[in-house]
Amino acid sequence: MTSENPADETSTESVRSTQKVNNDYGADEIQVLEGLEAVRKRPGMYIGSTGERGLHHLVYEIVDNSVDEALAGYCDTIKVTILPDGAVRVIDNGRGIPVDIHKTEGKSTVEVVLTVLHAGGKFGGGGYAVSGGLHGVGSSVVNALSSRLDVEVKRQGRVWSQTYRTGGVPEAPLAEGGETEETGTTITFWPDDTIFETIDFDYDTLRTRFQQTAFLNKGLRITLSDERPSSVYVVDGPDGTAEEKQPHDDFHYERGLVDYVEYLNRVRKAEVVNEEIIEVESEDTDRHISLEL
Ligand code: 0RA
Repeated sequence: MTSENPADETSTESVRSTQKVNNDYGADEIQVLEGLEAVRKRPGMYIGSTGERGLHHLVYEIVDNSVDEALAGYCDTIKVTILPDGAVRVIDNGRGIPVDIHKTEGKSTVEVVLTVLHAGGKFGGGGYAVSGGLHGVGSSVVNALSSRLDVEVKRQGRVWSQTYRTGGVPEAPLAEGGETEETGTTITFWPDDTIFETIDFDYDTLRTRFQQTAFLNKGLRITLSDERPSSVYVVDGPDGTAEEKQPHDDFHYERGLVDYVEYLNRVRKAEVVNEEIIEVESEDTDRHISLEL
């Protein structure tokens, strides 16, 4: 993608239901819980492809979960970093994935979220990838397709951590560490080079996506940084000196869609027909539906 325009990358959804899906196993909504081998056997079924597009989908799956935490009102900042070795780290300041021992699975909820595939059923949100992703249940898919994944959760006054090896195999149970006053979730993953045609993330592809995500979620800050040595560039500093820099962006829009329209008019050099940007907002709190137009 070479486009400067986020609207060219994916279609935008400016209407979003915040209705909680029913996660109970009912007659109509059979949830099939599968192991992660299913994902490694048919990666395309879960992320669309094993090419560059599929690779970037891994990042979107992780970030979308943090965006959901922001939509729930508990998170206002998401930091995405391409690390020097090419891994991707996503940090949010939400409540943190629960660390308690899961009643039916006998391991931490963190481990369940990262190792159990919710593979089917009416609201299962798995099995087949849709254009927008996997409805926010995709962290286990990312784990399955990584050679390593680290999770760190800050919750209940402590730092909790766990590492998974190739295909999402936990090295050890979730470990309780030092004290913290903060809350949040950090996931770092290394895509598996035996699955993907390339594991080289494209900064501009991620930049375009996260700028759009920020436009569509007013008040949410998303930062993106590229720490790879190959991404260093040089700019002129004060009086003839040279400065080494790394790509970095900070997206935060207080007016959301209005900011998006202003941006599109600017980058498209549009001939504006109506100067005033018309904005409509509505919410039905009973049905948990909101509209921004
Ligand atoms: C389920 C319950 C709760 C938090 C989350 C999931 C959660 C998941 C992710 C994934 C990335 N960041 C996240 N942040 C939170 C919290 C339930 C509670 O505290 O009552």
